[in-house]
Amino acid sequence: MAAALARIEIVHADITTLEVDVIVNAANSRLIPGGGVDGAINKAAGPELGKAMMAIGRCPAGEAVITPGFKLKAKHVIHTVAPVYAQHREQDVWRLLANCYRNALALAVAHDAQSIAFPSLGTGVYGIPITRASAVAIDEGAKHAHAARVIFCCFSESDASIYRAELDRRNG
Ligand code: AR6
Repeated sequence: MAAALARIEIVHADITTLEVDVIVNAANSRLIPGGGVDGAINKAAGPELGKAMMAIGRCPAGEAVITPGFKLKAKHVIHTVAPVYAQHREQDVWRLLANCYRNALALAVAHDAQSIAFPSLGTGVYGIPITRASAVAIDEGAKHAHAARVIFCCFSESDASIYRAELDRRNG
């Protein structure tokens, strides 16, 4: 589908508060609830989420799995695993990060989601530089979102301004 159909928004918020069909979690490959946005999502969703993640058990970098949202406003959580920046060759980092967005969006579409919110995957403890990561995120959002509303949810105003600059650059 045409890139223009994706409705991309950048917000500065706690992703657990958003009223969307799907929120995306920046998980680890063993799907053990961790810190950062993963910790916040698990805290807000309640202990059933961690149990559902651990029942799935594994998700390699770049892939995505889905669970219910439990106590969250979101109906579903899609868990995807960014590459650890220091553990991959540069070109593999960007390929795997793009796969995270692409696979999460495909799963959201398969579950009829009309709206999906992403955190800035991989740019916290996994150490991926945010400027290029924001370009990958927006690129994949534009290419693969179909008619869904795609929200990039940044946890600081400085991160949101990096995403906005990237979106403005594309919109000319
Ligand atoms: N809402 C939105 N964004 C948030 C929130 C929140 N409530 N909390 C943090 N962020 P990180 P990663 C932002 O470290 O780099 C976990 O332990 C944060 O500021 O959460 O992919 C997992 O279990 C940053 O911009 O994810 C893995 O082991 C972004 O979310 C590991 O961390 C991602 O930071 C994954 O590391």
